[in-house]
Amino acid sequence: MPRPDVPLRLAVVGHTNTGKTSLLRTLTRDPGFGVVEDRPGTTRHVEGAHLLVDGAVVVELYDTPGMEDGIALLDYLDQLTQPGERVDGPERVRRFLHSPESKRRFEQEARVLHKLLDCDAGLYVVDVRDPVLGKHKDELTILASCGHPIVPVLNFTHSPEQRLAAWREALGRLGLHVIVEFDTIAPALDGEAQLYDKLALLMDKHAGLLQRLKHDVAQQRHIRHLDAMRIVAEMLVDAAAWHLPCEPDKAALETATQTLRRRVRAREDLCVQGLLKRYNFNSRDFPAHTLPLEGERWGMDLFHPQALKDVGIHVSKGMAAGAMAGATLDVFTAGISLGAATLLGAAAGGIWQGADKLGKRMLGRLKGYQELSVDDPVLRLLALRQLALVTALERRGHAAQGPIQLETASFNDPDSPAGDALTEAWRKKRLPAELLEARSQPRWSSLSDDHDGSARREQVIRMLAKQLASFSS
Ligand SMILES: Nc1nc2c(ncn2[C@@H]2O[C@H](COP(=O)(O)OP(=O)(O)O)[C@@H](O)[C@H]2O)c(=O)[nH]1
Ligand SMILES: [Mg+2]
Repeated sequence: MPRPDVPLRLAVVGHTNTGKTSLLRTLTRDPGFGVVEDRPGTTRHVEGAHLLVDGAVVVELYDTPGMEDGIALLDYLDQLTQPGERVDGPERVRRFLHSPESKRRFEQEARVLHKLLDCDAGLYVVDVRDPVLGKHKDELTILASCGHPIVPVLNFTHSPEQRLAAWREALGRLGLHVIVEFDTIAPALDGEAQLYDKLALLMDKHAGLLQRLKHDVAQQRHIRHLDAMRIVAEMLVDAAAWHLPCEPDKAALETATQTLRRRVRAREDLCVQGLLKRYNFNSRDFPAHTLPLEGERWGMDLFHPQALKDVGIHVSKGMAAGAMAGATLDVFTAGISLGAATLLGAAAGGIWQGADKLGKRMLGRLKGYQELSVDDPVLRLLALRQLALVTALERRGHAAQGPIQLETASFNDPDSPAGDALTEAWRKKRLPAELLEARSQPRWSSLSDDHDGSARREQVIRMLAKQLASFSS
């Protein structure tokens, strides 16, 4: 049994610019690791990173400089042995590391080989858009001669220019049959599990540790998902519960509607920031313009009826349009006259004295105030957009450089990942009971001036989050 306190040491190796640093970013979920640039030789020295389980290091990963000149190095290695002399791979590599050229011409390669000898295995990162060349084969021959397992990690597998078949063939000819497809920008959801399973296959000594790591990765992913659903649920409760009082004249209504829109957009943005943070991304990954705050791209604006139609939300003819779009006006005086209030007051032992207890809202009703609240279709859109963002974040590797694109238009497409039961429910079914309850509790909204985070609010948010999470795998 290996001692659990001895971590597995992996050297990430390969040709320049194939995605070695990117692999480390994605495995560690750290977009700030190392330097990724679209030019050769960015990583000049060896940098390390850790993978933890329960706070203990289980894997040490080492980024290495790119191998630049495999062909020349293999020739040089051949010169280091006398004709007829039998020297095994690791010994040959050691000889090279003691040779003068390891400090000069092959300095970079020497650092890579030094690290690989020192580690338990190597992850050989391949950009499968590259054609298979002699330099790759020589490079692999040298790396394999270190005597440790080498697992090819095929990167950029989603690219239309991928040459997966050619690479698999070439690697097989070199005796490398345990291969992982792992696109560092958009890894498969079980990409890490596959990687750790395959490593375990080659290193049964470390199989237990890799198994623990694999389970931990799955568990962390599950916890992140639950947390994300809570972040979305809280935003939805805030938006549903909010009631904005306003005077019953046209100008006041318009101003209040503007306020409502502005603050709900800001609340959505807060949700976006919370989700980005939870998934270890930042606002560079999802710049504000992708979710316009002022509606410059009307197709994406939260309060534009077209934005609702675009994602397949039914918009009734009665829905407020123009200046009032996205807001519902609740006129409370309709069913309760001052006469009735007086009666009620008499029955309750004096409603005016009880006004403090009943709250400003009841008082407002009696005085004939009006309140604005967020329209149901807007709540649906808020939910759909944030769920789409969660989906995108869960599929994004931490090496990705380009901005996240929300494919909300694809909600209408049953084949897209967004067109599932959850989004279907948010488009078409009744709003969840939790949101209907929140509607009648204005003080539950953090947007409200007299916000009150009651225990019931917390319970409702939890129930809604659980319901959101129950839909996904
Ligand atoms: N198409 C695409 N390429 C990316 C993205 N992120 C990183 N890359 C490229 O991936 C390549 C590999 O980067 P890097 O990890 O630094 O390779 P290394 O030299 O092996 O460490 C570079 O050319 C990056 O520009 C992305 O989001 N999309
Ligand atoms: Mg690098």
